[in-house]
Amino acid sequence: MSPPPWGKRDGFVVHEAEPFNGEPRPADLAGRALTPDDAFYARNHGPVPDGDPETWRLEVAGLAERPLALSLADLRSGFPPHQVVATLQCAGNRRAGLIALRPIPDQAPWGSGAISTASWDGVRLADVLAAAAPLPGARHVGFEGPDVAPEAVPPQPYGASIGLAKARAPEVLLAWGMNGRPLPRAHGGPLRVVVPGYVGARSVKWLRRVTLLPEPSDNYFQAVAYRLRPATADHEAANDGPPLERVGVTSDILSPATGDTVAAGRVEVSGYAFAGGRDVAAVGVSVDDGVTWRHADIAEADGPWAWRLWTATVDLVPGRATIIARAVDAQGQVQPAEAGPLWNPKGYANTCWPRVSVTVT
Ligand SMILES: Nc1nc2c(c(=O)[nH]1)N[C@H]1C(S)=C(S)[C@@H](COP(=O)(O)O)O[C@H]1N2
Ligand SMILES: [Mo]
Repeated sequence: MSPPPWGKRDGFVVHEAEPFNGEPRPADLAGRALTPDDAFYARNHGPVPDGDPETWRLEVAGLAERPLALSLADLRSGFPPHQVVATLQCAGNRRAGLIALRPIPDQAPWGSGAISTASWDGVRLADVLAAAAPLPGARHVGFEGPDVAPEAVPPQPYGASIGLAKARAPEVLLAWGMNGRPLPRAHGGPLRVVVPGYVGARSVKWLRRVTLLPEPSDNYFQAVAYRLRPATADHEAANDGPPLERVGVTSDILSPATGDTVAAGRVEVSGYAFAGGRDVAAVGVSVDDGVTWRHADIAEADGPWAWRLWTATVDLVPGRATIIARAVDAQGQVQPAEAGPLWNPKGYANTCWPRVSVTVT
């Protein structure tokens, strides 16, 4: 078997080679605050574009008093640098758990690995917007890349938008660096937007254009895809259901994994919890189907926009065991127990309790 493309490590699960879509195995995420570049999940709707960073320009236009065209050098010299540790999570993370209940056509069966964390280097979008001087009618900020996604109707470059208030928040970066190195091409190099706490779809890669808008972007990936439609909706029905924005509280078990064999006695369980900028208040682990829970130890935060790694020790007796986890955020939101009520036609936002089944000897 040939190694996975784009420098990803052996064992990286490739859902699709072109456009490139793949996720790390849970073991490659476990126990690491920052996800190594060669394990970071990749989600692409079109081809990874070629582009010379030397001639690359970012256009800032729309409802702006002073439209801008900026080179990478202009961005670096014109604005103060900032670093943010942020977890990106695809809205389709854990879709496989929804597909298991009812088929979801044309959508990849992502497992638990469509989530990764990096430290991002760049400048604040807020500072660049201030330089462009938004006009009073500006309410949203649109982003566009150059990659044309064949699945979009009609075919068009990938795009998204966020509200102006979030765009001005200090955590939103125009990032050229990831984990201390130049942003890899597969992850949007030379420049992407990073919108911490929102679904990954809003963190547009290979960013070419920022547009101040009176309304949300009409790009297919904002207006049609990445909406949370009700289960009763038709898979193709347009524009019903809210656009996905802030992520809900979630957690997952990264070790052990379903299918593993473990020795009876004290077993260490580890995973992550993430609440998209709200604090993770607690993580519980249960081995009796949620009747009793044990508190997990939660690691120090790498800032408010990063996931929290946790560990717990459970006692297992020989036989089969199912380990469950459940996170609660600082606003008291709890992960829902079952996937059933979460099912939706595109298979987004599966945040139900993770369950891992192991054999205990
Ligand atoms: N230009 C562009 N930006 C994009 C995408 C894309 O297909 N094209 N995919 C989006 C989606 S759905 C996600 S989840 C994240 C994934 O970022 P990553 O590939 O660096 O993990 O990028 C977002 N930005
Ligand atoms: Mo995504």
